[in-house]
Amino acid sequence: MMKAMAKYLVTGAAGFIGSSLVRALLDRGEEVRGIDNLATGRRENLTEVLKQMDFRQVDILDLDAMRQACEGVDYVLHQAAIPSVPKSVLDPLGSNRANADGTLSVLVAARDAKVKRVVYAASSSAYGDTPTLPKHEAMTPNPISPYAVAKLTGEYYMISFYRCYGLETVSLRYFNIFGPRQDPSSQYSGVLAKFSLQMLRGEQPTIFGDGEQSRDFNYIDNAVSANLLACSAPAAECAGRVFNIATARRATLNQTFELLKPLTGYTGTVKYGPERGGDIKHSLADITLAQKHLGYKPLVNFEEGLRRTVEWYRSEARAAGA
Ligand code: UD2
Repeated sequence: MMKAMAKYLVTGAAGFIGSSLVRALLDRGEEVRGIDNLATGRRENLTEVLKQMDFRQVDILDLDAMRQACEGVDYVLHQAAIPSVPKSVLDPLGSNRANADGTLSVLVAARDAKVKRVVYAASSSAYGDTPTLPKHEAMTPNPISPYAVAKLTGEYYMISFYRCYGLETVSLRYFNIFGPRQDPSSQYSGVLAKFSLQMLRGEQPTIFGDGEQSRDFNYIDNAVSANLLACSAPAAECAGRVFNIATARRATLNQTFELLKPLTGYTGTVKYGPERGGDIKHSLADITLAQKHLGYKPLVNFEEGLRRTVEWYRSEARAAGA
């Protein structure tokens, strides 16, 4: 039987999660358009797939360009963001523009173009430092950083557009996604990207705080599968709703550093620095809702994810040195 063709628009297509989604969609034979303003994304993340897709350098805040990007599109996978807690503490206006205003702009364009469904990269930071673990979706949000507030604002707009305009929207609250192509080069980079590269180079990593903070680190393939499921699930199961996307396990940074040692061959110690402003101490998800309504399950566990991630940074370093 012929599979019905669908057209997908990935925002933030040149970023870590967006470029992984683009590849997964192309592998499935889907038609893919991608946009990115290349603020944090890199064209190189798409090098070998650029010819198979329609890539446009567009800012999600440019409503005219967004409307054009949404033309003929069935599903929007909205990943474009400035994804950093410390960056938002330094520049709350910039974070709000990209993460909150940007999401509203995507929704307006998607609504007007009569897109079937919008799937949004929401953030576990919405839960803040509430003492209850694991975090489940019915808990009252308690955001700490400007980043968390902006991402949560985006979620509320998603729900509002379902309720007011009937646009099918699904918010996926990602818990610390990591894996190949996560940018390791900035001081704001995700901790696993930074540590993998630093330790492979024999450089000493720094833990902010005592290292006993914990995260529900989730490998990229699991986030990609969650997006595909969020597109195919019946509207009655998911439209206008929010789902945790995680592994339902957590590791402390101290444990993670120990796991990375044999994988990277790093034999030195870790340095401890001051705690980071806006940081959350513990994070762990209840993933029951996503399992029940989306059929989501983590496909790759933390240890295997770490192994694949370090392998990728190692081969990149080798390619760069060759
Ligand atoms: C938050 C969200 C996550 C995602 C992400 C945006 C939570 C629990 N998670 O991740 O879902 O939205 O923002 O990309 O809010 N650290 C070090 N050394 C370093 C770098 C980081 O110790 O060199 C620490 C950092 O202080 C924090 C932990 O590592 O305690 C994780 O930091 P991160 O920036 O990788 O991610 P996080 O938790 O802010």
